[in-house]
Amino acid sequence: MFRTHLVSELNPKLDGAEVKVAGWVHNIRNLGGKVFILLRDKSGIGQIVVEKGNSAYDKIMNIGLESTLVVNGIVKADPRAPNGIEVHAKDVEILSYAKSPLPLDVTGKVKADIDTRLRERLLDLRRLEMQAVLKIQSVAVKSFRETLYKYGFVEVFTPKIIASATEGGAQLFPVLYFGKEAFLAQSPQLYKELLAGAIERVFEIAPAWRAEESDTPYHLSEFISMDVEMAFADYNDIMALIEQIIYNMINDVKRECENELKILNYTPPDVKIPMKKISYSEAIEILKSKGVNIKFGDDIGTPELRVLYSELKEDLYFVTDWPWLSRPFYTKQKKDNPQLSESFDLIFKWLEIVSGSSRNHVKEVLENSLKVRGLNPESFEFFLKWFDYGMPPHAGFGMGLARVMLMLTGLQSVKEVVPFPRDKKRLTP
Ligand code: AMO
Repeated sequence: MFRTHLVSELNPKLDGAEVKVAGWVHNIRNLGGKVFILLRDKSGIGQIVVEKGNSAYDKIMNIGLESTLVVNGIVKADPRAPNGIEVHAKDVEILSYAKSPLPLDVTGKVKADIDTRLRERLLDLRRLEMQAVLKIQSVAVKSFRETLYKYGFVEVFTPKIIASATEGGAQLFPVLYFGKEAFLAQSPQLYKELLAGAIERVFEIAPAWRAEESDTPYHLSEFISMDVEMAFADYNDIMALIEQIIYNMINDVKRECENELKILNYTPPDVKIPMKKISYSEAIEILKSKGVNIKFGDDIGTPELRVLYSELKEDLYFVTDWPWLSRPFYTKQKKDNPQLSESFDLIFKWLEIVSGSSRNHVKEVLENSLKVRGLNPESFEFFLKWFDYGMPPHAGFGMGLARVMLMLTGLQSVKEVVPFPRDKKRLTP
């Protein structure tokens, strides 16, 4: 047994008790005959005192920061110590030595740039801020699952090696193996639709790959996509579901991660339901009135969304009814205006965090939609054939976890929140 207590479990009531704690050397100071070690474990930081004359004293004199120790000692209440408690070592076992000097300051006093942090990621992940980020992410994902379970969704897993593009052809990663074209999945789109055609309500949390050319704070080559697909539903049902998911997620994080949010000095936005909705056409009009050079059919990218945010002043809002031709082939046209589609993006301030739509569920319409986009229906035969067998109307969305994490942590780049991000420049660590 490496420990009897986590350092946060030590309290003045344990005064005089013998305990065993284990963790990393966060800081070490020698004050004339007494060595004070700040020992960090997953719960926090506690103070260890090693007196001169103790057999451990010489062992730890020159030990480097971030080395790992087990300390066996007696708890002593002392108001001068952090949390009013310290452990007077009887014996110290060194589990692992860390090299000095460290390439990155784990205490965070000396700031490092993002390239250094990613290069020295193990040490960076030990910083309290990064531990807070990962805890918040875990609560957010748990909350996402719980909301969907509550509404009768089933978690599924779809293939990640696929035969055809779903979200546009340019961003595909080829896979060499099958003797014919194969790619890493850009999204679970076609398979989640087929699963909804069988069991109605499905969701998946899994990696997706995009060979993004642009190096931005919001794009990765590999990201976790949180996907939902629902049969007998349209995009309005899906937007209502997203409101519930985001409401629960933000409130669960605020409730369960109070300490972590304090460490990050951040408060996630308050969620109002229903969230504001503006149509794509309205958004274009607002942007034009603000002097932005934009016309129907153009994408509304981050710079334009910043202008929109300064007008709307809403932290979370939907932009709905996008031009049909600017959305992927599976998106349903609007009945009353076929130039538009039953689609939406959910925007956090100026960042798209979710994208979704009602889907085409009629085979001929899908075939036409592929042709109009210059795609060959034969490449999608495996998908299209299922539409001969009573495919229900359905709708769904994809939510990018790393972008959601920016909303939940206040950090500025998806590369900061993902432990080992992949982009054009990074394959390791
Ligand atoms: P879309 O392509 O908009 O839609 O992606 C859905 C969401 O995934 C996130 N995202 C990314 N995050 C990090 N790096 C990237 N390169 C990246 N690309 C996308 C965004 C985005 O909103 N199949 C549809 C969804 C659906 O309709 O069900 C799709 O993939 O947060």
